[in-house]
This record gives sequence, structure tokens and C-alpha cells, in this order.
Amino acid sequence: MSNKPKVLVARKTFDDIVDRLRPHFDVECNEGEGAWTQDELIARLQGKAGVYITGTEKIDAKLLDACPELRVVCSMAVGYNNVDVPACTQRGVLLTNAPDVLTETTADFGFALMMATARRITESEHFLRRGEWKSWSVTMFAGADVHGATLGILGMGRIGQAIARRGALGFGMKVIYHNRSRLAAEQEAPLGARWVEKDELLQQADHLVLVLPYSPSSHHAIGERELKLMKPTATLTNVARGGIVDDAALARALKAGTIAAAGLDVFEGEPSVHPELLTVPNVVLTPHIASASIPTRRAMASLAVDNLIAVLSGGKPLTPVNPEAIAQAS
Ligand code: 8YV
Repeated sequence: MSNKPKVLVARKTFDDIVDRLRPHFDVECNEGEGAWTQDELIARLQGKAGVYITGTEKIDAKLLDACPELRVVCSMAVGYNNVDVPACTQRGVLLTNAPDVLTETTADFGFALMMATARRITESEHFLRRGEWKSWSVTMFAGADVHGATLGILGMGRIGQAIARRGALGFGMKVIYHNRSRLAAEQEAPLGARWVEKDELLQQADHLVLVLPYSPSSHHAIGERELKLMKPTATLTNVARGGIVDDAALARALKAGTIAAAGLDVFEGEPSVHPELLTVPNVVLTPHIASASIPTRRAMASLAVDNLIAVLSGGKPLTPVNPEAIAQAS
């Protein structure tokens, strides 16, 4: 029997990247396409020093208490609302995530989803596929312009700034944003970006894009009141997390024409989607794929693997979320 540390790869991922773990560790992998149940995850984590996860596995106090040998959790996602960070820190378990490597790809997708929503691309494609295109008319699927419009960004972190660059520099958009902290003047200036209060953002944006992390304080940051503040011609795009938008309120707003359209890559309770959202035509729906380009998914996986190797070989984590856990563990 080998005395290499044992690690678990909780979701099927790129074989050649997982193979980089094998010289260092005894590796057990989820070879199925889906996620394990929580009980199975806990059972498979027994005796493991490290685990590779995605943004979906739940790492909570119950799991940590059931897996006392676990020292490090390496996620291939940038968002970590699936992990109870204080519970990890208390138990000396280090969490690493995958920032930066997915910024540009996620921004590409956010911008594409916003454009598809504004220009009614999927709605018109469905119409065409149903064989309903019998004649052409001047106002057929006429939507909103993106170029020159006001781009509102809620959550101006790395991805928010990358979307702002696309809007300001590529499409001549006027950029306004709301974030807990303001960007430095030298970051705002090249984008012509202006910090505004959240209500002003909602009132002024022609296209509002959500890119803020999920936490109890951002739960339902966009609900009925906020949707009513938006322009009836405005679009809403969410590439952040389900739960930031009240999906039931959004479905009602889309039906009532409170806003023009929405583009959603994330949902409350995904992978199930609010049934009313499935019936409204003016919404573009995608299954949480904003970071899903092959090079980026490989970079995310690779960073998680590098973190596992670094930490369990006694080195420094590359992208720690709770570096204070290291002191707690020693
Ligand atoms: C992931 C994401 O694809 O990184 C994140 O936070 O939401 C996505 O890029 C997803 O979490 C699966 O890991």
C-alpha cells in the first residue's frame, strides 16, 4: 500500500490534468458525468487529505466534521458560495478557488448573452425553427441597440471590469456601475465608468448586467421593487449566481412588460429552472456555461490541481480564499 496522501477528484474532469496529481497522491476520481450525493461524497472523502471540487459540491460543517483528515479543498470555480468558509477556517481546512483564469471568457459570454437578449436572437431563431417565418416585416423582432446604450454593471470586480471594457471600448457604451467599493480614478477613467447608487443604476441602465458574488446580503438583490425601477425597454443579464435574482418576480416582470427581456445563465435552485421562466418568450436561458470554453475550463482545472499539489507538498497555495486557515491548522 502506498503512503502517498490520498485525494479525491469529486467531478469528472480532463484526464491529462488529473494525471498530474498521480505522481504525488493516491487519486480517486468521480468517473461519472454527474455529481455524487452528499452522503456518497462524505463516504468517498474518508481518509482523504485533499479534494478537488467545482462550484457545485457542498462543503459544509457536517461534511467537514465527518472528514477530519481533510486539509485542503481546491475548487475550479471562482465563486465559493457552495463552501462554508468560516467552518473551513475554524477547522484549519484551506480553501482555494480559481480567480482570473476565467475572467475574459466569462466576460465574453456575459456580453454575448446581453447582446442575444437585446437583439432577440434566440426568440427569433425559435420562431424560424418552428416554421413561422412566412413574411418579413419592418418591426419583426426589432430589439434594443447595444452600441451607444447605457451599460449598468452591478458588481464591479474582475469580470465586471472586463465586461465594462467590452462595452466602453468596443461598443461605445456609457458605463455606470454600483459596487461596495469604488474603482480608483485611474481605473474608471479609461472606461469613462461612473459609480452610482444602486437605485440610480437600475433607473438609468439600458442593459443591466449582474456580476456580483452571491452571499446572504446579495440574496434577491433584484426583486420586484428593483425590477419596477428599471426602464420598460431595459434588459437584465445574470452571469453571477442564481439567488441574486428573485426568479418568480422576474418571470412576472417579463410577462407584464416591466422590463423588455432577460438573459440568464444562472438560476435559483439550478439545475431546475422556474417553470414560468420557461414559458416566457423574452428570456434567453443557458445552463451555467459562462466560463465554458475549452481553454478556460482547462485553465480552471489546472489551477485547482496546482493548488492541491502545492498545498499537500508543503508549499504555498496559489490562490487561497482563507489563508488564515494555515495558522489555524498548525
Ligand atoms: C463554474 C462559476 O463553471 O467559477 C464560477 O464561480 O460559476 C463557473 O465558472 C461553475 O461554478 C462550475 O465549477
